[in-house]
Amino acid sequence: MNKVLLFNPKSARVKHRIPNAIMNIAASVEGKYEWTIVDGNREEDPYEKICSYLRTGEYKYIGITVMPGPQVRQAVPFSKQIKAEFPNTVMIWGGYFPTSHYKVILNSGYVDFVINGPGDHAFPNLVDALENNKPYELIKNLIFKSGDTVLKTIKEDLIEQDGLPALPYDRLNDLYPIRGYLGKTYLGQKTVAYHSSIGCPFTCSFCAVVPTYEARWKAKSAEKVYRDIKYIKDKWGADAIEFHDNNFFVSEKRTVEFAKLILPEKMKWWGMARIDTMSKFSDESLKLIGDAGCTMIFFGAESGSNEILKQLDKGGTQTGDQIVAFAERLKKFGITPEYSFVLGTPAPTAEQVEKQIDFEIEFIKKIKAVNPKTEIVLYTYSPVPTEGSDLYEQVLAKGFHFPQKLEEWISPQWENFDLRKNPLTPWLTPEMIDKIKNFETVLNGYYPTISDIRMNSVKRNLIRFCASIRYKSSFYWKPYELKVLQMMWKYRQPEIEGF
Ligand code: B12
Ligand code: SF4
Repeated sequence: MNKVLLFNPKSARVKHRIPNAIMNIAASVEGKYEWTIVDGNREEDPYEKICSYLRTGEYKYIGITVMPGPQVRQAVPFSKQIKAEFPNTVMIWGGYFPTSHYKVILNSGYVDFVINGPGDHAFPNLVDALENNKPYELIKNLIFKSGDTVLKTIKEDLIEQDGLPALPYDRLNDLYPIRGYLGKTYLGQKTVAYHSSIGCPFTCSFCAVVPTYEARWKAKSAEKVYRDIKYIKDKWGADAIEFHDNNFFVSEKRTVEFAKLILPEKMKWWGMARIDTMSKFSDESLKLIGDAGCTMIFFGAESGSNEILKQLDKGGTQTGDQIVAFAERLKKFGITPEYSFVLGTPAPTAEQVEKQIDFEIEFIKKIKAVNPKTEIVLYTYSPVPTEGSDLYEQVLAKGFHFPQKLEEWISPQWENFDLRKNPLTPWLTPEMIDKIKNFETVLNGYYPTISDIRMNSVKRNLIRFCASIRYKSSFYWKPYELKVLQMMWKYRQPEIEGF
């Protein structure tokens, strides 16, 4: 029987996390096929490591997880080279990038299959079919080429998460010691990354979760999440948790149950949520969540303008007023709100695009005035191909298009697009991008993020002092002195390097 090799391309310079996507896939074949993992984050020369397995002739199936940005940088050249050196291997890509950009990937000629969304059933079913020379055309969540045509099979309903096999932590520990995945963050000395639910019930038109999960959400029970975390705590000493769910707090009931279970463990934790959903949580629930160690929550605030929220299909009941009121409300529960904003959405004229940027800058300052501890994360709008959404139609009409060749994705421009810092959208002028970046520099100077544990109080006070005149007088032009300080101190941005 052929073996399975799973590859997690390098995704960050430091603070490596448990590779949860590839761990789910390993769990899906555990006990049926022999498998191994190569983690690009933990290898000096991951390509050589992959080849050392392939040279044995025992591995036929290569599964690669690909998130946009840095993971593409290894996934593309490695896949191409592997296919050239070992032409009998079957190359299978899964994750957010392939689900959104499957055509360009399959047209490359060196990727054989794309898994469309969850791979927990699709991957073992595909390997079974190929191993036994059976047809794979009816396996759900699959995209492949037949001649020149790209074929997509139907999507599977989301799988009950409690019924999935346990993640093979002990086996991972044999390959890469788990302790190396429990990083020091502002939450704790040994922070574990855990993914407790998949998808999200909303359809924001700028978000890649939508084409992947199509407005569906399924969660593990509070009890199951607690048991997994307790296992990692007892065995490897984890003392803090980063929940990587797109939307951890969808259910107040599940959150409260989890908070009650985790409270005695005295662990600090962080997760992502929606402002309108959590605004409906009772004071009692929010107090319990804060007491149980939840110190910071990431919210997609996106915009203070109700019109733009509508343009982004934010859905739900979120409004600009609610964003401000909720930042204020969280103060009394000791939970820090981390608000992300999306600047630079398309508008009919350049003046309107610019007006939106100015509006958001003032809005962010308003939030900082009611709750100065609010952490602000700025993104520039980078389109995702959510077919059929009004916003994506507007984007195409404005002349934007994605690369036509897979290799183009690893050019510096498209890497910046992925990092949502310079999105190459035709309606954003270089001056507008500069304005956003300059404001960000001044804001991060005046309010350095608390998640950067290397910033001591001397550095914080100094940079805050230097940024104060600019911030208070709204003078953001060419803040070179702050950039120099941030470069010298290697100021870290949570949205790029992890939270
Ligand atoms: C953890 C994470 C990171 C970590 C990486 C951690 C690591 N392992 O090293 C960090 C913080 C470094 C990171 C960074 C970035 N990230 Co990130 N990240 C995530 C996050 C929160 C979790 C990914 C995860 O582990 N999921 C858990 C697994 C179980 O779920 P899954 O990935 O969906 O996997 C299932 C399927 O997709 C499929 N599948 C996945 N892989 C494979 C592989 C095979 C072979 C198969 C068969 C199936 C398969 O099956 C799995 C099981 O069902 C996701 C959001 C999310 N909740 O998923 C964003 C997310 C993937 N990141 C995203 C982005 C854009 C980035 C950045 C590129 C940019 C940014 N500004 O955020 C940066 C770049 C960083 C850099 N270094 O420069 C976006 C992708 C958006 C898009 N357009 O596609 C996401 C979706 C967040 C979002 N909502 O916008 N990220
Ligand atoms: S609520 Fe958040 S995760 Fe859900 S679709 Fe909107 S942006 Fe994406």
